[in-house]
Amino acid sequence: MAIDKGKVVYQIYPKSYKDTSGNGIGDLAGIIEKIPYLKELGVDMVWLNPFYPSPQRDNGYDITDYTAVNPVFGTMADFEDLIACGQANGIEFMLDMVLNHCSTDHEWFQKALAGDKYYQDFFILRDQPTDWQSKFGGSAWAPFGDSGKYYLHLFDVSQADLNWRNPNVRKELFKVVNFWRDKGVKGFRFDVINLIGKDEQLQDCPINDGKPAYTDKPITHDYLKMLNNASFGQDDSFMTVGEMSATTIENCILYTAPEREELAMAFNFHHLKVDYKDGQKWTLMDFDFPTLRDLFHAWGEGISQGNGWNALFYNNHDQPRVLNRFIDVEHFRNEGATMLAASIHLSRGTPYIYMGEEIGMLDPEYDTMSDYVDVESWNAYHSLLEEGKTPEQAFGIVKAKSRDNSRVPMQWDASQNAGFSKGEPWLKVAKSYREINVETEKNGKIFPFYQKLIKLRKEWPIIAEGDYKAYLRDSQSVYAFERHFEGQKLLVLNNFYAQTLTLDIPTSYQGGQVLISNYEIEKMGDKVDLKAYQTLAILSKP
Ligand code: TEU
Repeated sequence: MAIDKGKVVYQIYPKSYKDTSGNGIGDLAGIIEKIPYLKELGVDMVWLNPFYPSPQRDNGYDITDYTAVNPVFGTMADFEDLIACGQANGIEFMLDMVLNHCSTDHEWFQKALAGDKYYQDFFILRDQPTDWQSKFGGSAWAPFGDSGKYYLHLFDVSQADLNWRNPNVRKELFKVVNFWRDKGVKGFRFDVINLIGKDEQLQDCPINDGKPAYTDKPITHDYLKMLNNASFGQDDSFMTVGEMSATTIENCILYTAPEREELAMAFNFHHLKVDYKDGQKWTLMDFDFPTLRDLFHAWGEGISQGNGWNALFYNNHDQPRVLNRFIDVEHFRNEGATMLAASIHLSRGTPYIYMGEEIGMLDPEYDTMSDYVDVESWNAYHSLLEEGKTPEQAFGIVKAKSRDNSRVPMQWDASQNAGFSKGEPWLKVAKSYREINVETEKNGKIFPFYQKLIKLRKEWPIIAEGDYKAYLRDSQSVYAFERHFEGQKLLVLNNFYAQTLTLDIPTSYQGGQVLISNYEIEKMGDKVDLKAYQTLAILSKP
């Protein structure tokens, strides 16, 4: 057995999905309330961002207790109800495992600080810091109490990296994973898991803020194999996904080829850096289509040939909405949203839908910096000012790039706070909620299109199983690919721009069946006018 490639995953940021208690923070009971909605959409599995006890410096990615529920989200009994309710409705759950670091409030770190040697070896402590930079800005090292030593934190200063070299650390973390498996969880998303393997001797690394010193190290593959064998590997239909922002095709194959017994699939973020000027996030630039197209082809073909497996996505809780990045949303929100959806749902890999994507939600258009909560956004704002940007310029960049863009409350209806909460939401709702919400969009263009894509994946094995082949490699506006499976072929054409363009239809597809399009198609002749943001998928003639 292997994972079911027909499955589609839906990501929920619990803090922002549905608040039933009125405290302005989404909760597990709110997710239970929305199970019928998820069932109607047709998704198979739900990935929940961290809901464990945490001081919330990094919204739950700073964990103080790995095997409990943060009371603001509910109780363990609520979690068990959620699993049971999901089971009754054909929906499974994937949990977020943050095993690279824990909160400095975690008892392990607190004991270490108090001088307990056993727990000091849980962290990465050195007499001298290296020159590595934290991913949230500043040095990656901070003083370890008044011991004269420093501890490593690749992320916020309150997120201390764990020492995977220590077998006791691995034992504790594997126990955590098995704790949640015993609760009936069927998948895991492993946070920044390609960073867990650090060298024993840590050295300065002036390239790329030190990333080569700790990213995709060979020992990480050994750790993943140990994790797999000690836990979920006992059930090879288990859905596991590693978050690996900057990994390579070669490593992704090693992480995900089934015979390696590491993970089922991986997220990479290369395609979401195509609007980074000189590779830097806190800049403004239009997206670069040729680079996006080349990346999709290189990954699609590379992973297909290497028998690895990709996680396919455009949005998550760390990214501004893709519609604001790649699409002229003022004129073509419906066309753009449906085209983008088809461009990954028909590709090779497991598609992930981030809450609100299925109704075409947009960035919130906040007016002031004080509307933002995210620690990374605030750090970036201050650095931009230090670099000499004016407050207006710095705000403009944060507005386009902030992670809060996607963390805004889910838009359920046009009532106050978008039907998310009766209290004051922890993060302001987006301005567009009166027009864009579940109630109106269910009868709109986007939600039904997602429903259809999810159904198609289950009806046509070529979508779930087929190989990937690039098509129109040099097109300046169309991202196109073919899928091949048992003598059948599927051609998928996606116009990434508003200009119509005429394309030849290859003979094998003329008269073929149109599986899906976001425009009405009467008949497939030898040419097609691909309209603004049109997507079109054609099956070859039998
Ligand atoms: O993110 C890891 C990561 O490196 C990026 O997604 C990063 O947040 C983004 O590129 C910043 O520009 C994961 C989680 O998804 C994120 O929410 C956490 O903050 C981070 O790990 C630390 O746990």
